[in-house]
Amino acid sequence: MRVMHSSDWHLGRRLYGQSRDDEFEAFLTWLLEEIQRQAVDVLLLAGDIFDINVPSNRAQQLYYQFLRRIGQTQCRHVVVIAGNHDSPSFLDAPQELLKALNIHVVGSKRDDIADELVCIYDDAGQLELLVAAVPYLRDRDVRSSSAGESYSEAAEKLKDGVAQHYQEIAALAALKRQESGRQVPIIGMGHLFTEGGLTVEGDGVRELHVGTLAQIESRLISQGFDYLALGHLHVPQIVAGNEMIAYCGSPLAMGFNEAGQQKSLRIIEFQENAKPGIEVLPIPVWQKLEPVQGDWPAIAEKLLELKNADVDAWLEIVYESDELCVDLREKVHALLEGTRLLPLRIINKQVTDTILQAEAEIDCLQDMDHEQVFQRRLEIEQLPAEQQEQLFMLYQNLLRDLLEEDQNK
Ligand SMILES: [Mn+2]
Repeated sequence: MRVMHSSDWHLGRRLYGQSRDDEFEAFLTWLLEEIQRQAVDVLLLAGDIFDINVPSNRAQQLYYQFLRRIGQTQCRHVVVIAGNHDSPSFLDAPQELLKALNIHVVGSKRDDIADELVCIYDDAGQLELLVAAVPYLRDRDVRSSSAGESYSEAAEKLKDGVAQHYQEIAALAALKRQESGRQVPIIGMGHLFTEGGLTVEGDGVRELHVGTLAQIESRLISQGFDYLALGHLHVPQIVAGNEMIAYCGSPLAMGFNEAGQQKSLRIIEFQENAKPGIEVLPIPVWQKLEPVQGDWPAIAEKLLELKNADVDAWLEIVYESDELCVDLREKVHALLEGTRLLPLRIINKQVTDTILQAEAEIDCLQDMDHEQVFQRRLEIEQLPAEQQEQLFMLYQNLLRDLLEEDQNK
């Protein structure tokens, strides 16, 4: 049996205001072809299907179109869990309908943990795979907060709660396997940050819990699984040196800092009486990203080089020099005329002129999400780090409550 592990699609995500829908469409078309070519039986999507709580119509269309088309391939089952970017209720809403198509969705923690265990049967009705589909677990899912507890106490309780949840479902899966009398594989799924995980600045990984305290040790959640398919981190990586615990990463480079990073999918092949085999499938690039930085001569040289090579790319241009350059935008646009180079962002880091600095700040504000704005506001206050973290956590909780209230209307 061949199982494909993918995650963090972030459908609908934009880069500095530029739509990436064409890239998503190209990726999903390629993915369907690969699913055929690689003879995939089961597809796992480990969260962050959508970039935001309320995805655009186009993003939803891409998702449902893909799910319909996968039904025309030999891939018999899809298991989807929600990530921290997904709205649990939005993902869960069509679950009954999708279930009829062998698409199993777990958007939120279930009251009965058995409902998170997906049992996959072969044509003869025999159990052939168990998937512990644990969605992104929110604070309130796994612990009851008590008044006056410190930040670190809260983080410890959260970690304990998450670990316990994984141990419970692993035990349940083991029992189910025993009852079946067959040595079927057990796969775990999750959307969380494991200790020691690798991130890149600007890769779009949103902090799950403030600070690093809530990063969980992988050994606390991986026991009892033949493979643990994780989502959340966008850099493809295995965990604690173990090939069987992995983040497949996002399919697209999320920002210019990820330009040049090889994105991939993972295929796990289960055979009777043998260790599972792992294949890493490289993902092509549909939109080239080129970061360009330095003083004006360096920028001009790089731009000319790209222009002469007739490169088709999106650019992020960062001007860094003590020398004043008031007409940076004009100079860049003049150089790029008639090329296939599109500057998505031009930043003038030159700091000798206060007006330019103010402009640069406004530029940045457009690029920040609301959490970064709140963080910046906190930084203005002279507060102890612990208090800053608490305030940030309160802000996140408040916002989440508001969003969920809104959705339940
Ligand atoms: Mn993500």
